[in-house]
Amino acid sequence: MTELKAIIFDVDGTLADTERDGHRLAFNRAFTDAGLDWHWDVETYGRLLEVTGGKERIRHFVEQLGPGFDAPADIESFIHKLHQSKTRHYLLLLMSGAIPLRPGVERLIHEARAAGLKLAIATTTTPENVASLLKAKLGEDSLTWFDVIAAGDIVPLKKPAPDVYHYALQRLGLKAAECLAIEDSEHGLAAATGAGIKTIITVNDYTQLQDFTGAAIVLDHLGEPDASFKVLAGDVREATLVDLPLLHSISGETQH
Ligand code: XBP
Ligand code: MG
Repeated sequence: MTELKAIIFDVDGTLADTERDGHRLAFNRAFTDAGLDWHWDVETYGRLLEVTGGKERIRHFVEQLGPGFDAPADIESFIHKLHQSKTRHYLLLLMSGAIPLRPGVERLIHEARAAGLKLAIATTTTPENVASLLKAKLGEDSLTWFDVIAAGDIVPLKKPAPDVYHYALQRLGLKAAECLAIEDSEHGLAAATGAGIKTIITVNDYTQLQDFTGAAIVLDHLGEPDASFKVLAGDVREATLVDLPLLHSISGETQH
C-alpha cells in the first residue's frame, strides 16, 4: 500500500475565494488605469475563467473584441504591461486583508505539517500572488512550509494541462500515488488527475456547477470542528471535515 507523503494545494478558489472579489477587481482597476472602458462584471468574469492564466485571459478577451478594439501593434507588450498592473492591484487587495482563507485550509496545513507530510502548491496564478497570499494569511515564515511552489509561467502549459502537477511531483521527488491534490475547478481537476493524482474538490460560487467526474470527493469546503462540510459527491465515511485520517483513507492506505 502506498503511503501518503504530500498534499498539493491549488490556490485560487481553493486556499481562498480569490476570483470574484480579488482578481476580478484587480483586472478592472488595471483597465481603468490604462484608460480602457473594459469592465468585467461577475458574470462576464465567470465565463472568462474558462481561460486559465491572467495574460491568457486578457488575450482571449481582446480576441473576442475583434475589430471593435484598435489593438496596439505590440499586443504582447500591451497585455504584459496590463497584467503587471493587474498584479500590482491584486497584491494591494491581498495586503488589505480583504480575502480570507477558506474554511479548514489553515487547520489542515498545520495538521499536515505536524504529521510530517510535505506540502506543495500547484497553481496557474503568478508566483508573487502566492507569496503574498501565504504571507498575509499565514505569516512571513509560511513560505518555508511548502517544499514546492509551482506557479504561473513555471510551466509552458497551464491547467487543465497536467504540467504544473508533473513539475510539482518532480520537485517533490514523489510519485503521484504518494500525493493528494486539493482543487476547486474542473480545469484543476483535469490537471491533477492528468498527472495521476487523486483529487479532492472544494467548490465555490464560480465552479459549483462544473463536472467533477473523477474527483475522489466533492465538498463545499474542507470543514472545521464547528462547521461540518457538505458532501456533494464521494464517500467520506463518518467524517465531518477533511483531516489526516480521511486523507489517508482516500489515498488508499487505511479504512477511515
Ligand atoms: C486560477 C487562475 C489564475 C487567476 C489569475 O489559478 O486561472 O490565472 O485567475 O491569476 P489556480 P493571474 O486556480 O490554478 O490557482 O492573473 O496571476 O494568472
Ligand atoms: Mg483554482
